[in-house]
Amino acid sequence: MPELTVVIPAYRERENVVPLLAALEQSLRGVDWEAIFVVDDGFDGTEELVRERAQQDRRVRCLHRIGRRGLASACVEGMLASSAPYLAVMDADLQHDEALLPRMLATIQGGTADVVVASRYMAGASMGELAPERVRISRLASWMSRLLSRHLTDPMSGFFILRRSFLERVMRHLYGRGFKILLDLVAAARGDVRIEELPYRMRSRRHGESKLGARVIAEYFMMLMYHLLRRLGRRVSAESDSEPRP
Ligand SMILES: Nc1nc2c(ncn2[C@@H]2O[C@H](COP(=O)(O)OP(=O)(O)O)[C@@H](O)[C@H]2O)c(=O)[nH]1
Ligand SMILES: [Mg+2]
Repeated sequence: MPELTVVIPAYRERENVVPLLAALEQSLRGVDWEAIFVVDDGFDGTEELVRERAQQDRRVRCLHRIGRRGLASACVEGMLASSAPYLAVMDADLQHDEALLPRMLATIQGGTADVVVASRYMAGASMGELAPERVRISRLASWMSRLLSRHLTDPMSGFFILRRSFLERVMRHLYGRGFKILLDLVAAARGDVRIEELPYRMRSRRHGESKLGARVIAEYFMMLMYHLLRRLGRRVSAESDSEPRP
C-alpha cells in the first residue's frame, strides 16, 4: 500500500497531466506514492490521458466523475478513494511546488501535526505572479476566514497534506462544496487540530484557465455561514444544557 496519496482535482487540465506526473516522479523519489486524479467531465480528454498514463504506471489512478463539478467534493472523494496513511491535495495546474512534498510528508510523519499546509503568506513565501486583483480577493477571503481559524497564515491554500485519521474524524462535519476544502476541514475540527505550515512560492499557470468565478466566491461565503451557524448552534445548546432544570 502506498505511504502517500497525492489527490489531484482536475477540470480541463489536459496539457498539465504529463508534466505534473514527471515533476512528481522526480520530487518523490524514494517515497512509495500514488496519484489519484479526480477528473470532472470537461470534454477535453483529460481523463483519457490520465487513464493512458495509468496503463503504464500503477501509481497513477483516475477517478472520473460525470455530471458533477466542484473542487471541494473532488478532493474529498479522491481522499476517500485512497487507503494511504497520508493524503496530499495539490492542484493539477503546476502552480503548487511539488519539490515541497517530501518536506511536507516528513513533517506530518513526525507526528506533531494533523495537517501540514504549504503557505503563500509566511516569511519566505510568495504569491508568485498572481494578478493583483486575485491577490486582493485572496487576502480579503483570508481575512474573513479568521472567524473560523486563527491558526492559518494561508487558509485559502489548496496545497496541503493530512493524516487519514484526521480526515476520518472531521469528514462528516464538512460543508463539502465550493473551492476551499482546507478551511472547510479545519473549521469542521472546531479547534481540535494541530497545524504546521511551510512557506513556498506559488507559480503562475502556463496551460489552461483558472476556474475561480463569481459562483465559487458565493459558495465560499455559504461555507463560512455553515460553520459559523454550527458553532452558534453548539453554543446555544451548551447554554441551554447548563441552565438549571425546574
Ligand atoms: N475535479 C474538479 N477539479 C476542479 C474543479 N474546479 C477546479 N478544479 C481544479 O482545481 C485546481 C484549482 O483550480 P484553478 O482553476 O487553478 O484555481 P486557481 O488556482 O484558484 O485559479 C485545478 O487543478 C483545477 O483543475 C472542478 O469543478 N472539479
Ligand atoms: Mg490554479
